[in-house]
Amino acid sequence: DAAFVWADPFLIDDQLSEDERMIFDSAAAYAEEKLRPRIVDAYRDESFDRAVFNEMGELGLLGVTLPEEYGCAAASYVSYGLVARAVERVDSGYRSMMSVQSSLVMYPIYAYGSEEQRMKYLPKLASGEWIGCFGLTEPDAGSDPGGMTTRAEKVADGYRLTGAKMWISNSPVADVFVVWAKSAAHDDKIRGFILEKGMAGLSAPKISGKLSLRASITGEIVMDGVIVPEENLLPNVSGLKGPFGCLNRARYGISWGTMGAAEDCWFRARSYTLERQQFGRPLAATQLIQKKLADMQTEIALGLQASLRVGRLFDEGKMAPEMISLVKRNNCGKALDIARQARDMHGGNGIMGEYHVIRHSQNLETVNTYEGTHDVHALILGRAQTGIQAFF
Ligand code: TGC
Ligand code: FAD
Repeated sequence: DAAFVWADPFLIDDQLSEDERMIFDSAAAYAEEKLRPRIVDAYRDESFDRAVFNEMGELGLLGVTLPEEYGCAAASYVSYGLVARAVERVDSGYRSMMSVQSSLVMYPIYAYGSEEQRMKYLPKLASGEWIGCFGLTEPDAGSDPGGMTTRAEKVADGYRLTGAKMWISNSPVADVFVVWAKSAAHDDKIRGFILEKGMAGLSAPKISGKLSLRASITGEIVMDGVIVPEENLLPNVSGLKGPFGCLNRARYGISWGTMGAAEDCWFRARSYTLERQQFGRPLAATQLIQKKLADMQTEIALGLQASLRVGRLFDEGKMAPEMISLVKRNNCGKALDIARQARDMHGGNGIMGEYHVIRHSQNLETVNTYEGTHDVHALILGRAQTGIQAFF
């Protein structure tokens, strides 16, 4: 029989191509060497570090699946997931920066944009010279984005956008804003617009005081009659399927990323309980602790294998969005449970920043909520198997 590899029970590593393994190793080395040393202070101080975008760009980690002609790596969706896993081992906020830029800003410009838009925006977003954000959610339209009230009215050379977006990752520091609005000139259908920093009437105030995802900056997007030229309309998509097409990719990446955060918590809980002695022996010598470690190992092995399967189907053109709801929902929920358990297993030390686990646990509260909450994905899966939509 083969030997059991406790840290990789189903030999995920063996199932990767050489290119995929190289991308994962390079992302993991960057994350551990460059991001890990900054995160404890960054999280405590709620400080956003612009250099992270330049560094990720330099390593080719932004828009990793897009074609080389736009400065990207033309890598597989499995590779994209592996980058998310490596980065989120350090912090969900750093992974957020990467996923918004890659899946929610670069992807729509690539998939729905004109060639001029691709050439203008993608290389600078790929290098990290420009930062992007994605505005779908509004103060009164979160799980139900179809209820948005942001509007685009036709004017002489373009559109006038009026409305407000809420909870937007990267918005206070963004150069490029992909915003979704109901367009009067297109039968009130939802259309995508590319806004740029400095346009008259556009502002993006920061939302301060989050107790989760503190290394990622979040803000509003306020549009007070912003005039957007015709050439900044995304020409090739109309309706909610536009933003959802982007969300499919980001949600898929999150399913890998959360397993990275869970792995960090698991490895730390294992090391800590092997070292920490109580009642004259290591905590890891107790049945309760071993059961918790076994549960973590099991959920992570299953979660990673599931995301890898969805990634392969993605690369084969056989992805159905419900598959993504399944792994986004499961892996976020399981990672959150694992992080809470790991925090508990660290006792009092578990509440301190330098042990990393409470930060993962706080972050995963956000990750469980954004990109479709845990329960919203249950309703998507419920609808798919009963044929009955239960949202309202
Ligand atoms: P519904 O009637 O289901 O669909 C409307 C139209 O959209 C199409 N569609 C999809 N297309 C592609 N992929 C998908 N996953 C799709 N889901 C739906 C659908 O075919 C239809 O097309 P058409 O042509 O017939 O019009 O729409 P609904 O209004 O009933 O939607 C319900 C629900 C709950 C499924 C949906 O609204 C939902 O998913 N809500 C969650 C909202 C959400 O995920 N927001 C995310 C905001 S962005 C974010 O959080 C970024 S955080 C990033 C970070 O920092 O990392
Ligand atoms: P609500 O929709 O009000 O949900 C509240 C609760 O009600 C949840 O538990 C939900 O599951 C439940 N619920 C909702 N509908 C139903 C139903 N029909 N049946 C049963 N229960 C229901 N958005 C962007 O567009 N771009 C971003 O970059 C972005 N980044 C974010 C960053 C952070 C830090 C956070 C916190 C959010 C971000 N979001 C972003 C917004 C995020 O996608 C929304 O918060 C999320 O979709 C949930 O919407 P909501 O907060 O309005 O909650």
